[in-house]
Amino acid sequence: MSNINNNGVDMNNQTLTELSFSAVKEINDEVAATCSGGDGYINGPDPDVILFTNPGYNGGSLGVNAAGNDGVRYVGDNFNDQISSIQIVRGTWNLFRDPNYQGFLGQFGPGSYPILTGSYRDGGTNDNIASLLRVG
Ligand SMILES: [Ca+2]
Ligand SMILES: [Ca+2]
Repeated sequence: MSNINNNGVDMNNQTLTELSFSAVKEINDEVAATCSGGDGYINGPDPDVILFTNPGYNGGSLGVNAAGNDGVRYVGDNFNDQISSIQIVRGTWNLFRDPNYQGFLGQFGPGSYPILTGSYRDGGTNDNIASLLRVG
């Protein structure tokens, strides 16, 4: 019974109330992203960035073009929390954990990134990206 406290079951120092709030917030962000549509476009010609679900540029791939200094508010259910490698053709990009450019994970310039580090469990980039914004 050592992991029961006055606020309920303690899970990794988060109460159930906090965990529920976090889950609801993520769903709200995703609904907002779906309703707002993308700014840049995905799977179009001449991509600025190509995202892959597996390391080493394998698995499903998604080309993203910012159409200027812009981004993609949500990569879609087939890529959310699954991207493991990236090729950046042009531009400087900020990557985010959640839709709508929430939860900054890191900034990447032109180049090839065969293995993203960490995971969503430890706040890393691998299997965590939901949105990306071109900033330069
Ligand atoms: Ca993956
Ligand atoms: Ca995520």
